Amino acid sequence: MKMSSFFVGLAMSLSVFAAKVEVDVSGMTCGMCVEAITRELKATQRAENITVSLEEKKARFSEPKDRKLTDAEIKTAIKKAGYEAVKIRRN
Ligand SMILES: [Cu+2]
Repeated sequence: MKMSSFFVGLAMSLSVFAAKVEVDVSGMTCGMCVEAITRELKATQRAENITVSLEEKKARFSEPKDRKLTDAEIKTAIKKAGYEAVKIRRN
């Protein structure tokens, strides 16, 4: 394999899930909350590497760069689980 094709492949794989999202969630109290939020984020089919922290009251995931979730879609998913997305950050 030529070095140039290696770097093209690397750049492509990095770009697919480049956008990381962090959501502050209110109302979480236990492991069931974590599961419910994880399930609803997964159901969007556009959230990958989902981690939900009860201690930090945060949900984190990656989204496809070309098919980002809107803030409204994230809020709806969290609401479906029974909670509220109070702040959404991207980096
Ligand atoms: Cu709970």
